[in-house]
This record gives sequence, structure tokens and C-alpha cells, in this order.
Amino acid sequence: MKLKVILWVILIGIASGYAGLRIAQSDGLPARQAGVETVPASLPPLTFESNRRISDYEAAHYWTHTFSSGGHSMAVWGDTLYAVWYDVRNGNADVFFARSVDGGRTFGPNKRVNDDTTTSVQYKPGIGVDAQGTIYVAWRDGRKGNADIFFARSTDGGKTFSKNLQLNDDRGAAYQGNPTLAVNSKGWAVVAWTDARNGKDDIYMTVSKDQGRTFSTNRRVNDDPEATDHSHPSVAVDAQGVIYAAWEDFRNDNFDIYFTKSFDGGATFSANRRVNDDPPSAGGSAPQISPSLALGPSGEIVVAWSDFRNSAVTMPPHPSATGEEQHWEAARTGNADIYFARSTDGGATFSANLRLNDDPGTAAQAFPSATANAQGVVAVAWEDFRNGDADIYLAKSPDGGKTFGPNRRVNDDAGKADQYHPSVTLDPNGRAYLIWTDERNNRFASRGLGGDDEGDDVYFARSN
Ligand SMILES: [Ca+2]
Ligand SMILES: [Ca+2]
Ligand SMILES: [Ca+2]
Ligand SMILES: [Ca+2]
Repeated sequence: MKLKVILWVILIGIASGYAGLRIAQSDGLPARQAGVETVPASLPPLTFESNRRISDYEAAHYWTHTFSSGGHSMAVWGDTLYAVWYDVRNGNADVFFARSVDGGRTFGPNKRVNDDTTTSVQYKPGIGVDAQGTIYVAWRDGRKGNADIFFARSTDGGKTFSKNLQLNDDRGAAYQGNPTLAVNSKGWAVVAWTDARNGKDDIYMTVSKDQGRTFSTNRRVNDDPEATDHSHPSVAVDAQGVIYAAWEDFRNDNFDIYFTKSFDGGATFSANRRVNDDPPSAGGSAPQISPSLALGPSGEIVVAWSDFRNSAVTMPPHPSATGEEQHWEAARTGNADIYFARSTDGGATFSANLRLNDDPGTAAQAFPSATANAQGVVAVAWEDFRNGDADIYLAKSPDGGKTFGPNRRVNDDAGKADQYHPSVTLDPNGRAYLIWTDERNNRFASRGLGGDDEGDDVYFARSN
């Protein structure tokens, strides 16, 4: 698998004339500058407990991924934590679930969520939990011979999951993938995904207003039916049922982050709005990808994404059905940064974009996961190459995203292994919980020698 990925990266590099491949990112810069700490008074220093492996197969024995569109594959409910990912321990990719009932000190056995008995593949799950503790999971599923969006829920805290339900309502064999899921306190579940039923990639959505028993007719979210590429959505729904969505959008012939909302439960959507503020003429061709959206307690809408405005990288559109690995590797090239914007007027306007990573170098930052709690704490996690290999970093805001404390490294391994695809969630006290894909137990990857074939693990950390 690694060889294939490297080949793709080389091909992309040749095609785009870009020479700054991942190998060139070991710039030897220190992890962070000394003496620039700017912790807001209301935030204690951000430190983490020892990392824990939560995938329960033999370490580094299979490949796994914690990727979920929008970076929402971890959820918290009281002292209980839920995480989902996919791995190949059964010889084909399945969705797995783990639960901790003690705030992350220990996790129970991993549980498979998909109920097919074939060798079909299940990918990229997202998770949510409502105020009653009902757990919702959506993922991409190949059991019908093409990519579809499937769903299950658990009303017993994850002991059992419901019979799986297909959410996309098209007939035929079109690609559906990269689902993202959000729930609100009254048991609405919103699922959006990339959908090729019209012959190119659109964003589609469905909504359940009965705790996941039934779902609405699918609706297209993007308002430019002629344009080619829309992918990687992230959604949120507030207590009143207003739905918010962001995604990466190629309507301007380069990737931008677009946003919309729905006041009628996902039947209709507002005019789509661009969130990134780089000017179209100067650097406006820079790709913005991988949005993650969350809601604050006072109606704040926060969005984090990966941004190439400080980099020479261009990223062509690609069919989601075949281009995901290319896209993942391209997202990790150049001087990609994590950018952030917030809206306090319901998405009518967004703030000036803010760069969240505080490294002085030109390393890549990619795949942000944004979350907010009911007290207005915002956290954003991402994968970060400032130390030469991929690490997980986190930045936290005490004030709904107005200001952020310094970046903190989350993973505690000493080697050169890569850590990928974080998801973060916050409890009411502002404690952060994260999962990610970790190669530290891979004896080749931990020495910087590659070797995905040896496998990787799902790791977890919580902040102090
Ligand atoms: Ca399909
Ligand atoms: Ca752009
Ligand atoms: Ca960067
Ligand atoms: Ca690392």
C-alpha cells in the first residue's frame, strides 16, 4: 500500500511540477519556539496524559484508519467516550467501535458495527451521541457492490447496534462516500456525504427527526449543479434544528471552503457562501480543503480547514471514487496550514481567517478536527509535519474561537513514526479527548523507514 501511495505522490509531483514532496519536509526545526507562550489567563497549560492504544488486535498487525470526513469520529457523553474507525483485522475493512465508561482511563473490547456477513468493505465512519445517550454511526459501505452510505444506532450504550440502514436513496451504482454525521440534543441526526449520482461529485444530505429510526428524502446541498467537484462535508445541527454544513468546493476552478444552512430540516438550503478570504486574484487559486465545522453555545459557527495560500501547491479535482489516496497524500505536501474562521451572525459573514499552527517553518499541516463545548471552549486538532514526521497537534480557545492558546503536541512517542487523522471532542470542563491513527508500533515506520504493510493502531489521549 505504501509503495502505491509513494508512486501516486511522485506522479502528482511530476504532473504539477512540484518538487517539495513529503520527503523534503524534514527541516529539523524545533518543535516550538521558546518564549512565545501566550496562554490566555482562563486556560490552564495544555498537557496530556499518557497515550493509550485502543485498537485491541495485536499491535501494528493490521492497517487501520481513523479518518472521517470533518474529523468527527469521537464523541463524549458524561464520563463515557465513544470512538469509531475502520480496520482489516477480519481480512476486509470493517467499522469498529470502542467505549470507555471511565473518561478514557480504560476502553472496553472493540465491537464491529457493520452487520454484513460478506467480505465487502466499510470505510470512514463518523459518530455522534444525543442527550439521551443514543449513539449514531454512519460510514461508506460496499456491500451492494458499489459505495453507499450506511447507518446504525445504539440505544444501549454501544452493547448492540441496530440493523444497518442504507441512507442514500438513489437507484443504481453511483459512488457515495465520505459521510459526516451530527446530532442535536433532541435526537435529530444529520448525515451528509459526497454523491456522484449526477455524474460528478455533489454534496447530499438526509435528516432523521426520530433518533435515527427514519431518514428524509436525500437533498442536494450545493447550489451549483453544473460544477464538477464537491467533497468532504462537515455538518452540525443546533438545538432548534438549524443545520449547518461546510465542504470543499471546486466551483471557482480551485478548491474553496463553502458553507450553507437550512432552517427547514434539510429540505432547502441558503445560498452557498465562501468561507476562505484569500483574494481570488492574488493567491486565490490556492486550494482550501478538509473543513471541520462545529457550533458554540451562543450560535458561534467555527470552521477549520487545510489551506495552501502560503504554498505553491495546486490540487486538481479528482473523482472521489478513485482519488482518495491521491488526495490524502496531496493534502500532506507543501506548506499547508490550518486556517480557522468563525461567524457570530449565523453564517451571514465570517471573520478574517486565522492561521492556527504557530510553527515558524514551512511544514505541512493537514486534516483538522474542530469541536466546541456548551461552555464556549473550542478545540482544533490536526496532523503536523513540523518535526519531520506526522504528529498530532492541538490548539484550544477559551472564548468561542476569538483567541487560541499555543499549539501543543499530543502524541508522546519518541520515534519518527507518523500519527494521522485526529478527531477531537471536549467535555463540559474543557477536557479534550482525541483518537488518531498511529504507526509507533510499526518497527519500520517508527524508524522513519515507511512500511505501512506492518500495520498501525488506533491511539487515544486526553488532556489533563
Ligand atoms: Ca452507491
Ligand atoms: Ca481556493
Ligand atoms: Ca505549514
Ligand atoms: Ca510522529
